[in-house]
Amino acid sequence: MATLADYPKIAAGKVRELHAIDDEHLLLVASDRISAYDFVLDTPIPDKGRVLTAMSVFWFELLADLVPNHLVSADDNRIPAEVRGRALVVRRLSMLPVEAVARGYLAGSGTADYQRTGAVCGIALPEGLVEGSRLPEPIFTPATKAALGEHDENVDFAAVAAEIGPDLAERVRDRTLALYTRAAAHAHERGVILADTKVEFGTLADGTVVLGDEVLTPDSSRYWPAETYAPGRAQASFDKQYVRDWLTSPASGWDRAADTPPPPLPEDVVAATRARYVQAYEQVTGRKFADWIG
Ligand code: Q0Q
Repeated sequence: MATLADYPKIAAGKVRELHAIDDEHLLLVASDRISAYDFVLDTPIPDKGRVLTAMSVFWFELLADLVPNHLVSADDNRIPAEVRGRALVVRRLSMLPVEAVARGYLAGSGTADYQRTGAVCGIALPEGLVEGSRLPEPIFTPATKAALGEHDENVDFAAVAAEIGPDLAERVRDRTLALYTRAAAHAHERGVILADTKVEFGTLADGTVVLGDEVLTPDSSRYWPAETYAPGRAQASFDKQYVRDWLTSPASGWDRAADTPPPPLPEDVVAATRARYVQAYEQVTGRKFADWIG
């Protein structure tokens, strides 16, 4: 059995790492780290990496008829025991330099762009929309990949077409909207609003477009509880709201405006947050997290 040290690390994000297994395969590892307010917190959330890995596997399976994906295995002897359940063997792709975002609701940078220009990524929207408004139909709002720690920059479709070619750009837009539409409908039936999601695609040597990275996790998407949804304000995050509320409460002693690192989380916030990740997984997938690998 290999150990993680046997696989050279080739990329690292805030909460994930990417290792090389061989010329054709990579190991995508999800940590238990959680980020909030653009900080990676000191306190891990036990099982967060396993829950988000299990969610990606569920979505890869549900969407496999819409778009091929890079998943090779979630459970084989190439996966080191120390990361079993929170690591995936994936096919090595030529990743496209596009953050492929689909939005069904107005939130975050989408709201900011809309309030400034009446559009998001060059797509004009009806007047009178507010934070959290459901859009008349899902829209493709791509972004350029930012350096670690920076925010992605929203760009219009023409910029994507200029970067990767019009045909490929159209395929990326079409697949992104198709997978978001299906996923959002599935989640909504189970009481969860999937407000938006960011996916990444790569290509194989024969030009096939393949879905890569993590997919439709609470780290790459906005998950809102349907029962508290109300346009006109920031929506509660299904998974991160306990963390956000504690960090911005007097109890934490943290001053967000001071731009200093947040304090460690108390055990009750950690436990409640873990429970929210497990609930999100079980509610959306209909599967028991206790049955997941590791
Ligand atoms: C690849 N990333 C993301 C990343 C830092 C993940 C490169 N199948 C693939 C994948 C995937 N997934 C990648 N490259 C080639 N083939 C994914 C953005 C970055 C940590 C984890 N970067």
